[in-house]
Amino acid sequence: MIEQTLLLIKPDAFKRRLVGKIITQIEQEGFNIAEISLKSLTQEEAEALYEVHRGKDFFEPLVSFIREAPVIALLLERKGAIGHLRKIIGKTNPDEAAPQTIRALYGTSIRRNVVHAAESREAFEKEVRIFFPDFKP
Ligand code: FUP
Repeated sequence: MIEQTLLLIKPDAFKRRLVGKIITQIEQEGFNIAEISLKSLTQEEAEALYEVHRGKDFFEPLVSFIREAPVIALLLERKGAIGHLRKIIGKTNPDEAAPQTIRALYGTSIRRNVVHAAESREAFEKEVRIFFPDFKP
């Protein structure tokens, strides 16, 4: 079944001009780009994106990092999109990510790990509204 998911290209990738390489890999994996947006997050939007991590020691540096430069959000479509995108981005820590995953290729630390992908349908529906306010499932 064709499913939708959300990919964020984070400020470290944006500043290092890795956007093209990441989008090329996404296209090669068979995703269609349904929407794309470049957005500088407000403090409130950044906190909402990472709400589940509020109170953890890495929350404030994480919110600060995601506001260092714009984020590029892609609304993507593919069969089994949510699971497949999580697989090809790799584990949170680039040192633990499988070879050739996006985080293994380009990530430099657990925080500066170049991309985010929605981890579930529920997370997708919450996150997509931050970047595409008119989105209708
Ligand atoms: P993921 O779903 O793989 O992005 O991972 P999490 O939801 O667990 O974490 C979200 C983000 O929090 C990560 F991308 C980076 C940041 N993080 C840290 O900075 N330190 C940690 O120890 C764990 C996560």
